[in-house]
Amino acid sequence: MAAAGLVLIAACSSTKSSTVSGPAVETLPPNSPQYKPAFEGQTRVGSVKTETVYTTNIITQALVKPWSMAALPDGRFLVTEKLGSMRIVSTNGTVSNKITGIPAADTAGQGGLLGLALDPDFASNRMIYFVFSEPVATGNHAAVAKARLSNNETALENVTVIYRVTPTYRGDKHNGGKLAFNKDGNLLVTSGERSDLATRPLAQDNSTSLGKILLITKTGQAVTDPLMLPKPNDRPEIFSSGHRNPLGIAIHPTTGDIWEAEMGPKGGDEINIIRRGVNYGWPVITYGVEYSGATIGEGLTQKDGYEQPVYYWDPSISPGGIAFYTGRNIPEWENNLFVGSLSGKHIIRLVLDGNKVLGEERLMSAENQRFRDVGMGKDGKLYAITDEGRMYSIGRD
Ligand SMILES: [Ca+2]
Repeated sequence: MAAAGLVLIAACSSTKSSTVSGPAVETLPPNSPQYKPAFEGQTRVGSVKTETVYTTNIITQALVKPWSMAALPDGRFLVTEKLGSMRIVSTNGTVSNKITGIPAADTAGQGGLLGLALDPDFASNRMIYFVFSEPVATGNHAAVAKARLSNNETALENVTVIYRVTPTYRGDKHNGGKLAFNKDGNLLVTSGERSDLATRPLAQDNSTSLGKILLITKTGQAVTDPLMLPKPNDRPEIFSSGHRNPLGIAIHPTTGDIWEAEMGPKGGDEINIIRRGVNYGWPVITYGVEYSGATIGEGLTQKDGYEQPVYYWDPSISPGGIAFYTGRNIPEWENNLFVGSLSGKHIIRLVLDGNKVLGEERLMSAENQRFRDVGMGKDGKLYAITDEGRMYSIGRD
């Protein structure tokens, strides 16, 4: 698959270049060997290896199912825990008490307190945004809330739900639930299709917000493009459609493009670049199969009108959160995409050239942790949280 020989990577403005050489880091057989990539470099690219000597530190292992994190202006992290709490973690390992005032979440299965984003003006307004599974009489739905972090950091104030994914459903899977502010200061929300066969087709139904990437204002209003107005029955907040369970979203630091990681079926985990109005295919096209091994739909991997992933993994690695490296601690990582791998139990480093993945590296495999989310620290190190309750820093001391 990878080009023979040695390929030098011209990493934008990086002071150092890494080399990509075969073979691919993945050595296990695919889950769906009958499917072939649409283009060279769409899966199993050549391996890349970090040349900088760095250390990994366990900052704390006192968290309980941490799910999402965001760096505060002073370098500490605000962290959500799936079971409904939020804490502040210092890079020296100090973990705060639970912040109070968080609405009760339905924490069954994959539900709970999920994604988190700081207001771009957090330093002056102390506003935060978060997603939780809101329990109601007919089931639950992902809800986006905003709140102010109190001056003494012990409580959320003026908690307001600004958006609710629809329809409500009685289930406990595939909520999506990640948040990111785009370059215009509006809020991108990832929404899953709730997994079940009853709701899966709704990823293709734009009268619902399941299985979509949504774009809303800080008050929860749809952000539309006058040149691409929605059809009469479409929900105007839909930015893109055809997603399964998107658990990672990040804005490219130089292009401003929206990159997304999506938990696919067995053998179909994806990286996508998200553009308005584009249909990303699920469940019409996919490189994966059902957990039983059965084909999904007509067993198609390509179809006109449905966008291809930039990259996919087969076998599955179960991508969680993603982050672009924007620090100066390890210059050769500049603008690389890092992906937390849950079932794979490692952190993936992807070296990019424009919209193409050039090289893949797997970090932290010896830790044997399910990496739920990754993020940049204000100190230029990479940080990660795991389902087992750890937070790591990764970089040069
Ligand atoms: Ca797709």
